Amino acid sequence: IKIINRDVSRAGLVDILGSTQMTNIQGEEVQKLDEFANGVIYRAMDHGGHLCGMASEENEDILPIPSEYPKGKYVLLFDPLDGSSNIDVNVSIGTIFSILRRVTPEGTDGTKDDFFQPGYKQIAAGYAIYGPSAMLVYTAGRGVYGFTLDPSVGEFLLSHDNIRIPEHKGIYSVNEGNYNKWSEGMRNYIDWCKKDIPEENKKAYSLRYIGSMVADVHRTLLYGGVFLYPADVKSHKGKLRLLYEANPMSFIIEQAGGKATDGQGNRLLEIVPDGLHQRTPLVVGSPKNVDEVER
Ligand code: AHM
Ligand code: MG
Repeated sequence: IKIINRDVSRAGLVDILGSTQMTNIQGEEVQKLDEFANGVIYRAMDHGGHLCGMASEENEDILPIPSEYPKGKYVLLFDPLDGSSNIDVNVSIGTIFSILRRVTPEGTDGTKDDFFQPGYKQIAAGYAIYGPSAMLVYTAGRGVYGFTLDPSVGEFLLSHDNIRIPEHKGIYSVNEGNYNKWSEGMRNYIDWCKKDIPEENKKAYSLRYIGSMVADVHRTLLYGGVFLYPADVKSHKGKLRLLYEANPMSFIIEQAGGKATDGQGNRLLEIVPDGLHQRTPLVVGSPKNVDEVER
């Protein structure tokens, strides 16, 4: 994360925005920032002996541990640089990760069975956000902790102890350009968000949408409200990927006292995966906001 942050923070100065024609000293073409981040994570994690396989948004298949290294007890799933559309315009982006304990025998290569576990089986999950400061937020199933990178000493320091999400807040976060493609229920909910209803003491909600899930969920975690990426007529399962986007974020939100569903009454962490890159509709945030969406 420190290495990715270093390069993200210089992105406008060194030529790593978009695709380039340049080659590095090994004679390889200089990678785009998301591919670069993908390689950084793989190389940092392939030899430590903890993992028996990895899966990344950038690779179609499971990434095996090189044969010369020991195979460990866990699998790592990650989105190396989420929010790609924001990279070139200096808006916050992030890295998301999820860790599962293997279910197959130790000492061998991890298989699909190790990766295709429901989210409640995660033993740790987190994200890094590359914003005005770089932060690491994670859970290992006993609360959520946030660390801020102090560049002067090069260390992540505990800055957000035991994060709790507010019970409720008048903020919704969604790509409303998809409004006409949503179900009637989803459109009704968004219409309701915008209403003043004096007899219920409800004021119109604020809309906040960055378009980087890490940044939108991070704000939701700290300020409260709800972040949604619903299904629509074109994408019946929404846009976000279950295993390395929705599951880790849902684990964090639940651990902070929030809720995460598929928008149709189902707890997101109970979805049983059947594809490495499968998508899911997602509603995460303050418990009372998520209840409002479900209602
Ligand atoms: P990416 O993995 O290609 O970057 O896509 C995921 C991103 C999320 O960070 C964000 O929540 C979503 O896509 C935004 O999508 P849209 O542009 O449809 O609003
Ligand atoms: Mg992504």
